[in-house]
Order: sequence, then C-alpha cells, then structure tokens
Amino acid sequence: MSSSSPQATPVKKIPIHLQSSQSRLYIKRGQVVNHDSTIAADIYIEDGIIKYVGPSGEFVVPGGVRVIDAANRLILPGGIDPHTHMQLPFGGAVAVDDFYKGTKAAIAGGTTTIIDFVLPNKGQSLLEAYDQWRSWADPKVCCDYGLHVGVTWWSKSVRDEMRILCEERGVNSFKMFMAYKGLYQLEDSDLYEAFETCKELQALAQVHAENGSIIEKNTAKLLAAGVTGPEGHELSRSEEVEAEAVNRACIIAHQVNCPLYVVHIMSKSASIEIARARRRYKGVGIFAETLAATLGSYEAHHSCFRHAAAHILSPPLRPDPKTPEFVMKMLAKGHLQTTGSDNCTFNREHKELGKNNFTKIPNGVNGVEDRMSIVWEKGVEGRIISPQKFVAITSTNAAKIFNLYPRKGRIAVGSDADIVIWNPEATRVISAKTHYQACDFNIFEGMKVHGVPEVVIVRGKVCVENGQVRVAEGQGRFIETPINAPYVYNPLNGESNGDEVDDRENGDDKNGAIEQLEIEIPVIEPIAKYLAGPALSITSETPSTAQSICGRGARPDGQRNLQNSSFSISEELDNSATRSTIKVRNPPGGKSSGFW
Ligand code: URQ
Ligand code: ZN
Ligand code: ZN
Repeated sequence: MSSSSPQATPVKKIPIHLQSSQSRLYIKRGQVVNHDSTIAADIYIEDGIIKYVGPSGEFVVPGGVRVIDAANRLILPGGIDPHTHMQLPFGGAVAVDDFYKGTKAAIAGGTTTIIDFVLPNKGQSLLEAYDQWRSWADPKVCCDYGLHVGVTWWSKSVRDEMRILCEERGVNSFKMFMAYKGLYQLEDSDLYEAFETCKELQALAQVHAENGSIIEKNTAKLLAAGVTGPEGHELSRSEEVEAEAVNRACIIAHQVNCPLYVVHIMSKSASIEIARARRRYKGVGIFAETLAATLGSYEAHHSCFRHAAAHILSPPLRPDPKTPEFVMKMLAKGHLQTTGSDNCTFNREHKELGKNNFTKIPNGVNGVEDRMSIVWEKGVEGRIISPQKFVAITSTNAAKIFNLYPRKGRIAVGSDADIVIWNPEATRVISAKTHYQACDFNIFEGMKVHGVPEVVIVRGKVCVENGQVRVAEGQGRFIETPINAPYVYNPLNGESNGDEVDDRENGDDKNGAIEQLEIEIPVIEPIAKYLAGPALSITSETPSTAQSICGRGARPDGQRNLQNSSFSISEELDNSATRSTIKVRNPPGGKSSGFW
C-alpha cells in the first residue's frame, strides 16, 4: 500500500479543526442521507453515540469539541458488508485478508460493520467453530462485526447447537449450502429440516444457491474432455444451475414457512427467480443479496491463467456483459435488497493450486474495500439509483435484515456513530498497488470511480481523514444479532415491516400492477453440445490465440456457443394472485403464451 491514501486521485480536503476531545465530535453543514430522507443537518457525537441530528444553531455545542466541516458533502450511515470471509481456510489455502487487514480495508472504503461466516468443517461442533472465529476476530477487528454460522452438515447435535448459538452467542442467521458436494452441501431433506429449525428459533436461513449435483456431473465431464483450465469453472455451473437452486430454496422455505435470505445472486436468471418468489411468497419473507463483483465486473474471457483464476468465485461471474446493469436495476426496483462483497481473497500462489485442475482453484475475490464505490459508480453515477437507495442497499437493509437497525444503518439520535462523509464529486482509480487489502490482485483494477469516503468515523472515532487510515488492531467489537428481526418476521405474522413506506419514499413502484423489464435471456447450450464443439484453445498452460496480452478480451469464436436471444419479456407482477406471471412474448423460435 502506498503511504499516501486509499484514493489515487487527490481530492479537496475537508477542513478539520482539531479543537480537542477525541470522544466528542460536531459535524456541521453536511447533507444527512438516510434511506428514507435527505436533510441538511448538523450532528453531535459523544462516546461513540449520535446525540444530536438537526438544524445548526439549535444545539449548544459544548466547549472543546472537535468540529468537522462537511459543507458540500453527504453524510451517510457507515456501510454494512453482510458477507465476508476473513482468513477463511478454504481449498488448501487461507484467505489473505485477515480480520485486521480486511477490516482496515473495509474502513478505508467506508464500511464500518462486517458480518463474517463461521464455516465449521463437516462433523465439527458449531460452537467450537464459533469460538475459533471469535478467537481469530476479537483481537484483530478494526470495525464492529457480527457472525453468521454455516450449517455444513446435519444432525440432532447441530440442531441443538443452533439453539445455543441463538440464545447465548448472539447469532441470528445460518448459511446452508446447496453446492460444494462432499464438503458443505446439504441435501434437500436436510435443508428442509435446517429451515424448519431456523423458523423455530426465529432466526434467518441463508442459502448458497447452486445445484451441487449438476456441478459435480458437469465437472467430471469437463475434466474427462481435457478442460482443466479456469474457463471450466463457469462452464460447469451456468446461470440456470444457479437459478434452479434459487427457485428450489424458495420453494423449500415456503413449504416450512421460513424466511430466507439468498446470498450472492450472480446472474440475471437467479435475480428473476428472486423477484418471482418475493411476489409469490409475499408472506414468507424472501430476501437476497448481490455482490460488488457482480455489479462491477463480469466473466470476460481472460487469456491467461492468472487473470482468469483471480476472478473465480462461486457462483461465478457471468459471461453476459449485461449482467451488472441488469442486477443493479433489480436492486433499484427492490427485488434484491443488499450488496455484500463475499470478500475471500487468495494470492497468485494459492490460485495456482488449480493450475492443472480448475476445481482446485480456491474460490473468492476482493471487494470489502471497494464495494461502496462500485455501488455508487454503477448505481448513483450510472443514474439507476438515488443516494437514498444507495444507503438502503449498502447499509440500512442489511441492518434491518440482521436485526441491527436502527443501532446501525441509520444516522439518528441513539445510533452508533458509524458515519461516512462522502464526496460524490471526487474520483479515484482502483488498483491493487494502492489498496489496503492484503491480496495481490484487484478485480476492479483500473476502474475510475466517483464517490470517495473522505472521513470515516467508527463508533465516534475518526479513522479516515486527509487520505490516511488510522486504526488500532482490536478496536472493533463483536455485536450480537438478536433473533426475531421485526423486518424479517413481521410479514410472517401479517404485520408490515415498513417496506412499502420506504419504497414509496424512494419512488419505487414495487406495488404497481405491471413493471416492464427489458431482459435479454441468455440461451446457454447444454454442456454436452459444448463438449462436442471445436476444441478449446485455452488451458491452464496455453495463452489464447485471440488475445496476445494478458487481460480481458472477447470470448474467442467457437469456444462457447452463448447466444443472447434478443427478445424482451414483460414481467407482470400480479399482487392479487399467488402465481408468478412472467410472460414470454417473443421467445426464440416464435411466440409463446406460456409462462416460465
Ligand atoms: O461460497 C462462499 O461464499 C465461500 C465459501 C467462497 N467464496 C465464493 O466463492 N463465493
Ligand atoms: Zn457461498
Ligand atoms: Zn461467501
């Protein structure tokens, strides 16, 4: 990391008058943006808590208070990243962003809370794994953090430990895997029981939605055909493999009436499944997250192993270049609720474990540092979402779903003073050379982004200012996430969770009878056809003939027959019926009146 700043482009500094006390701050002349309002207001902070939000002149500022002038800046709730894997042991390596470097990088980018995943090994006690994660994180974290726990195997003891985690350890969410067969995957009957248990505990069930059995079969075929390079990863798990699992998870959740949160939605098809399920199972509570990676990147053809392997995560980035904009629109419409990073970083030598076999490439990419800027650039700067919606999808919605709201995710009296002073005009260029993350690669390399977190305050402590990040290892705290989140469980009890009001205030039309979505549906040929096609020119060893330099380029002809059919569908979101009514108007090969 260069000593200068997390921002490559120099920006005008906010004048900060250091008057005295570290624990008392007064922020004046900013625009305070919450998910449901934008107001000109001053803020007073004492001992890590917001004590005043309101007009200047109405609050008598105590003497000896440090004053920050935020004129022409937005004041946002600190970002909440609901999906990280700091120092995760995975695929024969350990993720290089540990809880110190990873949370320091998060703060540099404007994220002040993360929720990480405890992932027990098969057969391991969940409580033992939880203790392991706490012992890794507590001495190192620079920002507050919570924990989800993975249910990676199923038994009565797992069920009992889930109860203890909820009642005594501050956990309210569990992640089940529909993929990673033999490692983490649960079969449908176990998934059913795990969801039932979550419901009983008033916790939130999460799923990694991909069909692990199809992936296993496709992988075997690809390897047998000599496809060993990183391109085999996405080929083995195309977007319908993700979409099928999303649909199945939503149906199982509905069967047992359990709220569900689907992590890392990576494709157009999967996000459509979420929109349909949310409409169909309104009373159950289906929520979904997408990633900074999905919004800021896509699976372009990479001509060398290093670049291709560095972009591998599961579910994978998709080859359809329209995916990022489409998924941002799904966030804008309220069909998806949150943005995470799934930060799980491995260096070159780790990725090279899969040099001769793509299944051995440790999965994961960066994003904890750049998530806020990517969402701003693609969403607000891209004129798809408002700054209030930005706050909702980077902070507030995660706080509500994981029951941290309004302590986190809001600028209000009584909330934790996790605050970002955001300069929407400033720009920076993302690079692995200047990022704070420990990894040697950045999937957003070279991207110029608007929106710079000029000042970041974590529980009342100024941690970013004048382009410098100042944190103390272990300054963050574990935060308990209580069960029975009103936002999640109110709809189940026939009560409102306030969503409709928020949507109206954001100008969304989620409750309108008809929404038009112009969607290009990728038609992906089955893997058997692909394998029968022209020989692949890319392996883990061989550079592509189509592109001589390392990096992105067009997918060479004949390597994969991905056709984008250019028909549009209108999604008729019918509030009265329980049936989803996505109507295909002009499918390939002629008109159809069928539903899919
Ligand atoms: O599946 C995940 O969330 C972890 C274990 C690995 N990262 C990834 O590829 N998404
Ligand atoms: Zn996952
Ligand atoms: Zn993950």
